[in-house]
Amino acid sequence: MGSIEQSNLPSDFLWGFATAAYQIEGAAKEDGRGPSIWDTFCKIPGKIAGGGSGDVACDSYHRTHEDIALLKECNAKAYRFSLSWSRIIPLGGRNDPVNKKGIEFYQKFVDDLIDAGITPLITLFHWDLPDELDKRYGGPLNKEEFVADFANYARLVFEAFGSKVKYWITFNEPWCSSVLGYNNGSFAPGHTSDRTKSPVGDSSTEQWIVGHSLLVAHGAAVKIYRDEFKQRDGGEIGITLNGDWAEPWDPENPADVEACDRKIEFAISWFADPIYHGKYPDSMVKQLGDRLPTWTPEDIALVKGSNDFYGMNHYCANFIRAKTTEPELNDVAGNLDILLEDKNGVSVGPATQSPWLQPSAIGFRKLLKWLSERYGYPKIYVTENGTSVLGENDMPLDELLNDEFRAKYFRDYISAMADAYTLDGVNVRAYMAWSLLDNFEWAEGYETRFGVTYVDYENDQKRIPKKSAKEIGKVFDRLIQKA
Ligand code: PNW
Repeated sequence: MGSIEQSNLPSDFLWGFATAAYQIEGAAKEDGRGPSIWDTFCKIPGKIAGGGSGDVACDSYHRTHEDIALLKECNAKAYRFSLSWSRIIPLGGRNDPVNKKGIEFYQKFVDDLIDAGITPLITLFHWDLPDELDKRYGGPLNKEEFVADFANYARLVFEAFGSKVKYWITFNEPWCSSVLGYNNGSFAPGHTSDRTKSPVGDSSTEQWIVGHSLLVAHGAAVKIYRDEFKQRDGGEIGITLNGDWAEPWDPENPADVEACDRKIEFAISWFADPIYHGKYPDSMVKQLGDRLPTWTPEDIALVKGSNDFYGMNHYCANFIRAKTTEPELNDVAGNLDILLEDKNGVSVGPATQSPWLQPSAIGFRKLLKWLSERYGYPKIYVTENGTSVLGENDMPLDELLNDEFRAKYFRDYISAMADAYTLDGVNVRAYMAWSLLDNFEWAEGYETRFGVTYVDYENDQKRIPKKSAKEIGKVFDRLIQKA
């Protein structure tokens, strides 16, 4: 057989797995941790499938050695995890006491990872705002207070771990915090205009205010890192944005084709345009008018140019159909329908356990290219990519562990990423699979599993690797060029 050129990845490509504090740690009341908005939200009946919470989760707070052993078994080079702000500053604020035990826990974990040869990537904020800051001043609804408190927390953390940690992510998916937390209320703190779901919230404005505050807080943390730590520690810092690929519902209809760009602009460019271009997307300004906060010169100076890398979370694709009516006041999508089938009834990909997730690997390559073109070929770190499996929670164990659906997802998506690198000139340099472990899947509770490792919640959180755990390493072994 003749040799066919195969796509590849650079020899220094960093890969591993991702998790988040509230989804895995448990130990919610131990060693001085204060409650986050998720602890409070989980107590409201009906908010979490199965009525669960992160009180115990995977109990990773007590099982860091088991998690590190799993990472080694998978041959992972890196691990992305998040810090629980309220474990470090239980009340959260800049004048509130610091919890030494919280800092020591993470310091030890970072040391243990490095001893095991695994590179840590740290997320400062993966949705678990200290509850007190929500109660005190509305969290990110209050820009001045929130930015000052986040900046204080960020500085403390850079000081405590900075010399050992070279990769920092300020915020995970500000779209989710803003829209799911303050527009439709499905995530903590549950604000929405829908009074059947929440006594508080204004879905015409709050998500835009929150998104703005998160961007400014990101910019403030980046400035602190660059001014006070970067020279000494030599690390990198960026934000992680989520976003799916968009295909037209009817490719013959120019309105649907145009709506695809608008969909990505409302989901991703909302945050990425201020960072790379110093302004909100025109499509958003046009639809939202003065409901979108305006940039002061001070704030945009913090935000513009504030990414050392683009953190990309990506799961799936959708079909997009333009609406022909005037946009609703609570619309966050860009006046369009987000669909799982096209005009001819062809589905975007196979069903999973997550209603919003139907995989289409080619969409990953296309979105990598779209982002690269729009933002000038930035260095991209894929900070999450993965899938749930339809019916997984109800399968007999041997069937569950043989998760070929997930293994195939990773093979297809990682190959699509290698094509983007090799054939499209996309500067992608890292990839973290979601997730190392089955864990607390937010409003879906424990019924939806995303892990390459099975966690037996009934039996002492016992961990058993699934087929996909080994698969990812094999794929990277094939694709990464030998140094
Ligand atoms: C991401 N959506 O969340 C998060 O970063 C993880 O914490 C989470 O476990 C993972 O993806 C799997 O869901 C998302 O509704 C949650 O489009 C919901 C959506 C997207 C991302």
